[in-house]
Amino acid sequence: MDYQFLKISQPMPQVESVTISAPKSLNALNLDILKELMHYVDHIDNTLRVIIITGDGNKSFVAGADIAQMQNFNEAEALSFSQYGAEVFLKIENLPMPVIAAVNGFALGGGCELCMACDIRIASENALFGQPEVKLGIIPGFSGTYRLSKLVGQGFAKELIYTGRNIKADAALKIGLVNAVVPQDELMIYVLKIAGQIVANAPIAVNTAKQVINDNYDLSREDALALENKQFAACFNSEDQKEGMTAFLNKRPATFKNK
Ligand code: CO8
Repeated sequence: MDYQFLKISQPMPQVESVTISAPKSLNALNLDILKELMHYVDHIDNTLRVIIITGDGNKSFVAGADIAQMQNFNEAEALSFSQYGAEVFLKIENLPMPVIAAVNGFALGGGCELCMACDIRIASENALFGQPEVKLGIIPGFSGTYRLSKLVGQGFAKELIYTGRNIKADAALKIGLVNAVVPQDELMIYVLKIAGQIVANAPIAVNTAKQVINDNYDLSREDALALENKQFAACFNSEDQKEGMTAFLNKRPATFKNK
């Protein structure tokens, strides 16, 4: 499919970058963009090792859901839009490989929610984060109440959501909303460095780790620990486990086959 709002590239082998591009609205998410994202995740090449999501230009990651499109929604339309966006973001969160958000500017409302559906968030110094929905008479609708609370705790989540206040990248780093903050011209270099470190590791192990961390999110402690035990053991069915341990003991680099 030819995308109108997504630019897809391969900045390094086994790594794909998805750039959301709607410059006139600072990459705000309208239904067409969400549909393209849905198509992208539904047709992803599962052999890719890392996905990077970013926004076009040097000002905005995603400035939220498209306010012009939402303005005249009735309740049923709002529910449908909210559910569709939440479904796309859940699919992003559940992709088998790690997803890195390269947050290159505004990450507001749905933009903040999108980056929170990614595994890792790297921000440029000019990035701005917030859930300003209450200023528009609504609440976060793409899973922000859930994921922000999980990421930074209910205290900071409630403060950000009730005040609608935006915070700069360094403040987002302090509360654990982002993993690192780097100068804008170094953002992709830094993100690709992390991607390279991931790609060098055993694919089955990385993807299993992601799945276990995600699945453990809502489990009881006993169930979470049992799931980790089970999936840890399952790694021993892989050739890559044998290769990784043999390589270590023979003091040579491992060559993983994703088997
Ligand atoms: N939606 C639509 N258009 C937008 C959006 C947006 N979220 N953000 C910016 N734009 C447009 C502006 O209207 C403007 O268009 P135009 O040039 O035609 O006037 C253009 O982008 C540039 O914007 P500004 O001139 O405002 O640029 P500034 O640099 O002065 O300001 C800001 C940038 C701070 C990002 C400012 O544009 C802003 O505050 N934008 C809105 C941010 C916001 O409130 N985001 C949250 C939206 S609500 C949401 O995301 C809910 C998600 C859940 C939905 C659930 C479904 C029911």
